[in-house]
Amino acid sequence: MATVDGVTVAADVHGVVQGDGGAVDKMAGGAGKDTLEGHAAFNQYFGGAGSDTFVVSAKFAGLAHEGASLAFADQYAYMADFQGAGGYSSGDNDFIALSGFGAGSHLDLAHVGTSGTSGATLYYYTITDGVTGDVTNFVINSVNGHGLAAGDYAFY
Ligand SMILES: [Ca+2]
Repeated sequence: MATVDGVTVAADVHGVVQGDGGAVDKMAGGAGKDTLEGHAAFNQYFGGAGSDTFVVSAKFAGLAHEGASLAFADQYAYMADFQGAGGYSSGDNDFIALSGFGAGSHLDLAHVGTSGTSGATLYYYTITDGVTGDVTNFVINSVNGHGLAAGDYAFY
């Protein structure tokens, strides 16, 4: 079962585990496939095992636009265990659903870094809304060390 801020939460009728908003939604999936959608100013996603989907929704990201930034405090989301980046892999394949952004929106790699604590490879991305110009920042900890490629994310 998935949890939000440490509390067990069932998926909604669409199969999506919804955050509860506020300053932080700390969302964790179970052993299977989970779809997690944070509503907070900062959303932490931990999918666990299974091919999980992390939703970045323009509706909620719009509450906390900071402009393009590498500062952790300015990130809208942190995906703590992104699995299967860089295209097909035979194991778990996580996915990022970019929901509600305007026509012509694009995802760009801003920076590749290393976590000072774990040594993990961190990829910093920006989503630029093609209509409003708003920028949403997020970071993935890529378990296999690769960056996102086609098939790892899509705009809806
Ligand atoms: Ca999972």
